[in-house]
Amino acid sequence: MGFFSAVKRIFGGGTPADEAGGEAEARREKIAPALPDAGKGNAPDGGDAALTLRLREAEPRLSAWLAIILEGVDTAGELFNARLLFLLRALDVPGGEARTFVREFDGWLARMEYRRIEEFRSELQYRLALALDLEDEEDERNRLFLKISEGLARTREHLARRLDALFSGHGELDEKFWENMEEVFIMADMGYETSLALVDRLRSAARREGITRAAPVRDALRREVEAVFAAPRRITAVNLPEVVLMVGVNGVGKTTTIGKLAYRARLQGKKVMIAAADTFRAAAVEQLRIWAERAGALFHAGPADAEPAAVAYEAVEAAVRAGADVLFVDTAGRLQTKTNLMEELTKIRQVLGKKHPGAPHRTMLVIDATTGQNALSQTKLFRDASGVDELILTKLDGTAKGGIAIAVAMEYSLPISFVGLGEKLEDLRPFSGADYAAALLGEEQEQREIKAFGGR
Ligand SMILES: Nc1nc2c(ncn2[C@@H]2O[C@H](COP(=O)(O)OP(=O)(O)OP(=O)(O)O)[C@@H](O)[C@H]2O)c(=O)[nH]1
Ligand SMILES: [Mg+2]
Repeated sequence: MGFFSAVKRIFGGGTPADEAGGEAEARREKIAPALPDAGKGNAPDGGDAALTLRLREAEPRLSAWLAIILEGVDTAGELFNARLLFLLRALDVPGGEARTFVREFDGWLARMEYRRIEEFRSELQYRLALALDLEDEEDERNRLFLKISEGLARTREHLARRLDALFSGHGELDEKFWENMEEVFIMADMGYETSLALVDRLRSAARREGITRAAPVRDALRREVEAVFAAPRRITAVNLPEVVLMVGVNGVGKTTTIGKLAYRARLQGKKVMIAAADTFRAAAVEQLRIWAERAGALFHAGPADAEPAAVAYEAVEAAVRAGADVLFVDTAGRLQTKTNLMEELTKIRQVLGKKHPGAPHRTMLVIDATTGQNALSQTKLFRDASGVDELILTKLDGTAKGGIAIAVAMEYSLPISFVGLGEKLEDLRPFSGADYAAALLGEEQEQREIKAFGGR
């Protein structure tokens, strides 16, 4: 059972009716004796029992539980560790795992020289969310939404203003409405082809649903954009080590993203290796080595003038030997129009597959979200040279060109798996099409913001 289910089970993530039942009470009774000492003599309100009670009564959210256990704790140290352990045990995390988490976090605090809770509270919540499989927690989703929303603010402003004008200027649906809509999309970096295709989809949707007026098309638009981002199902099981190949043009964030993904995998308890198949620049190898260290991953590099394909080949051997769960292969940035460099990617891909059947299991194309229409040509040419299974959209914290993600996803039917929201290790989040559509189209934003700031 995942920790998340445990959380739900104990703290009542289920329906209120469920919790009112005698069965839930019986479960609650059972866990009480398992709770550890929260730091004798230091716990507020008269000790562990009171703390337990308050946790049970709190809203079932990580941030709410953290607020309770960190009450009266200002700095890292014994009391903090005891409280953290207390929370983990209260969430039914097995003792060994809970202690490992606390020990590792304590080690990290020492390395980072963090003392005061404010310095590391968000990192703590992030790590706990990952370890407890709480990715979907409302707080976390809202924080992500706000960041994406900021990045897309410019596109949204233009797009929303034009959409407002479009919808208020047309009552009944007519040819002119659809023509104007096409223009609005083209202006939002969606490109000509995609804009036409999206309008076509909306026309069909309107016909299908018997919509005759302009206003309800807005809702249909949000649904269509969400549908564009719906990832097709695929087999995710792999023969270990899982090999992930990272490709893309220069400077889009491949190396940084590997660092972030490696860190994520490490927090999920995986053994990770990173390989430097970017052998063009000594600095590139060094940069990757530093990311590997930060993420706590093993590192493999070849000699200075090694061929990228040879490094990739040896890296698989090394990863198998080390018993790694996942191997990330970094490649040098290359313009998609440089044929010889693109052929090198084909070679890397072939070599990986020869050494380890099925590898690379995932080829990720990194796209800088501030790029315009060029992203379409990047996707096409990288797909032809190295195959592409999924996209990662970086720099969404910048002034992103929001429409391009729709264009790429729609044209090539590729899922976007993660978004990069900054330069730090933790600035990577799973992509949510619904959040993206809402951030881009400006709908429901107010509601979400109200929720994000604690309102109900
Ligand atoms: N703001 C922001 N910056 C990012 C993000 N991802 C990467 N960067 C920055 O973008 C720059 C390039 O990142 P790299 O990871 O070196 O890019 P790369 O694709 O490996 O580059 P090459 O190996 O030279 O092709 C660095 O300054 C990163 O800090 C992101 O999501 N947001
Ligand atoms: Mg790089």
